[in-house]
Amino acid sequence: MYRTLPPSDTMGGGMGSWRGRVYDYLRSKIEKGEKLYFILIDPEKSVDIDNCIRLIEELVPMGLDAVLIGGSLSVTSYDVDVILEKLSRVDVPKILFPGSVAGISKNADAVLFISLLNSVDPYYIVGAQMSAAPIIRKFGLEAIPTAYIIVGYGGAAGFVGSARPVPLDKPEIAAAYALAAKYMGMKVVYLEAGSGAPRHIPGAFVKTVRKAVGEDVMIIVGGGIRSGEAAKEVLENGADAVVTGTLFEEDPSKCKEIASVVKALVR
Ligand code: 1GP
Repeated sequence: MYRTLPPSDTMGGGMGSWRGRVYDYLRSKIEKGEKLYFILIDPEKSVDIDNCIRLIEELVPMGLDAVLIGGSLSVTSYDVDVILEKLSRVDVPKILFPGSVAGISKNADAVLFISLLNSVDPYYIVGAQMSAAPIIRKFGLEAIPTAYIIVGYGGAAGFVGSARPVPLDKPEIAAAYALAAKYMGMKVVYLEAGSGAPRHIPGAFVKTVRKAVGEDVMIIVGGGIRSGEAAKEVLENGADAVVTGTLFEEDPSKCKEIASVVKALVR
C-alpha cells in the first residue's frame, strides 16, 4: 500500500523534496516494522546551528528519520527559515512543530497540524488551527493531523498551551483522548512530557495508549528522553517514534546512541 523506498532518487535532495510525501513515507517505514527517530530543533534555544547541521548530517546515515522545527516561545517564521535554509543540504524530511501560527514557514516539507486536546483554552484546540489553516493552504504545506496530549510535567508547552496535564499514573485518560483523536480522524498522537521533563513518559503509560488506538495511529513520544534505554522502553511499549530536543542540544553523542538503539528495534 505504501511506497517503501525513500523518495530521494525520484525527487532529488534539498529543500522541498519531501513535500506532500512525508506522512506516507514515515508510515511506510512503520508498516515495515521500523521504529522512528526524530530530532527537535527549537529556534528559541541558543544553539550553534552550523554545528547542529553537521550533527544531523552524521545522524541521517545512522537512521535519523526526520527533523522537527518548533518551540513554545518566541519563534518566528524568520528563525525557522534560517534553520530550514541551512538544512536544505540534508536529505531528511523537515517537519514544522509549531507552538503558534508564527512558527509556520513555506519552506518546510510538512507541518504537524497540532490540536492540544487537553488544553482548557479552545484557542489551542481549534482557534490557532483556524488561523493557521489558510496559511498552510497558501503555502501548499502537507498538514499531518496530530493530537497533542500533554502528560505529567508538561514544561513550557503545557504552561503556554494552558494544558491540564494527564497524571503519569492515569494513562487511561490519555488513552481516552487518543481514541477520541482517532475517531476524529487524526493520524498521529504525540504524547508530550514537556521539553526537559525530569522523566520521560513510562513504557507502561505508552502501552495503555497503544492498546486503546490499535496499530493504525502513529504514536510519537517526546520529553525527557535522554538515553538509548529510555527510547527503547518507550518504543518497545508501542510508540512508533521518539523525539529528542534537549539531548541534541546538550549531549549530541547520546543522540547517536539513540539512533543505533532505535534502528536495532524491528517489530
Ligand atoms: C519537546 O518532546 C520534545 O516538545 C522534546 O523534549 O527536549 O526533553 O527532548 P526534550
